[in-house]
Amino acid sequence: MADHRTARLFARLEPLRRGPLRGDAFRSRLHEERTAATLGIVLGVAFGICFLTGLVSHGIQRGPTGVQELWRAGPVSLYRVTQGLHLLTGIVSIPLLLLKLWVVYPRLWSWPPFRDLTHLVERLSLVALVGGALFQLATGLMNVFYWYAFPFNFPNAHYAGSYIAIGGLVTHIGAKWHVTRRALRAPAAPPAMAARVATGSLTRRGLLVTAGAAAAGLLVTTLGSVWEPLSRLAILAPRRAGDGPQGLPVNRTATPETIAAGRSADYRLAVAGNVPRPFELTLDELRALPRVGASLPIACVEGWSTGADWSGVRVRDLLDRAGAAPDAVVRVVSLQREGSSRSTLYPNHARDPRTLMALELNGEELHPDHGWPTRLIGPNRPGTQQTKWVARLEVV
Ligand SMILES: Nc1nc2c(c(=O)[nH]1)N[C@H]1C(S)=C(S)[C@@H](COP(=O)(O)O)O[C@H]1N2
Ligand SMILES: [Mo]
Repeated sequence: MADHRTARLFARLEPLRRGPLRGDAFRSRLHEERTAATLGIVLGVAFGICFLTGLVSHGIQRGPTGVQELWRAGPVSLYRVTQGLHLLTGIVSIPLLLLKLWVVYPRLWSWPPFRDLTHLVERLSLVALVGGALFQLATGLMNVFYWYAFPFNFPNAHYAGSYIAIGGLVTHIGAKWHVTRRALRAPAAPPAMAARVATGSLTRRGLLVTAGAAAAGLLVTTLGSVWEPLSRLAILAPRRAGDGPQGLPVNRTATPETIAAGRSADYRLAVAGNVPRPFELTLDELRALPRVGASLPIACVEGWSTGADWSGVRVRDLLDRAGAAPDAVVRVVSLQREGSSRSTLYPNHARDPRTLMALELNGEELHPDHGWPTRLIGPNRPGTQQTKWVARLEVV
């Protein structure tokens, strides 16, 4: 009854249709279901990986304490892999999403705009999916390029946007499941039709090969930001694996103030807070303690990572000397006043024998930009939590 009335209403509106609303506005045969379905599957997989790896990254850094405590110190490069996948799946999604939007574009103007309530809900979920996905890819890309032009807090907005996009995606998959299966099982276009397509500028295969080449091109020119062997090809990345002083990129350089504070005769590394035997060390005293080496990457949230060889004093040994409890949570405080100058060590990381107050990087004394006089380096941690220019380990 209601459907019938809606149909009549749309029929009466028919003469008003103009421009892209005209039934024959889109002539290319490449706007078809099979291509849309193929691209949809690839995008679904990429978005799924991007969402899950993003959840991991968010959970470790900003999740509830319980979640942060769960994150293990090994495998040492796990975060490097999950964040690398986050970057790469996001980047290759950009051309694929744009192409998918082009392929389905005529459908956005289909008439009638909706047939029934389910169809209306399905179409509205597209607003969440398309809007959310474009927002995620745009803000993510801007973040990779350190371009904070947006008036909102990036992590919060990017996190909220992920649920909007993934909610739209799940609804969309539910609604399109049968259409997708049908489209992919149907035999390819009959020869007569294929011939007609071929006389146009591009075939369906040509379109998909072009899309695949664009995605592969972006992959190759980005992979080198997280993988040293391809770093020379990373022409699109603002930071490359293995580039920078002592073979490691730098996010934030040392300020004259932090350098002066480190050089000062007053510099101390304090181990303090909720411990029975707090103490302070001069730089020479810290250097005189037993050192160990560890091969650990820095994996920046903003999309680059590099492996490096470190040597320094075990945080665990310092905590034991102060009499800290085995389950102590440690705040790592920097000489630097502003910025991401603090991080937290939960027991999985604080007690790990590879978590160090580093003094050397790749066989040399730490460069000021890498945290001289000493910096935290630990296994399987986001770069933001590898605090440089450390002044204090505070048990909370
Ligand atoms: N005190 C302090 N430590 C910091 C930062 C900072 O801004 N201040 N940046 C962090 C970030 S985001 C990263 S990725 C790593 C980078 O370390 P690197 O510059 O030695 O490569 O340092 C971390 N440690
Ligand atoms: Mo970072």
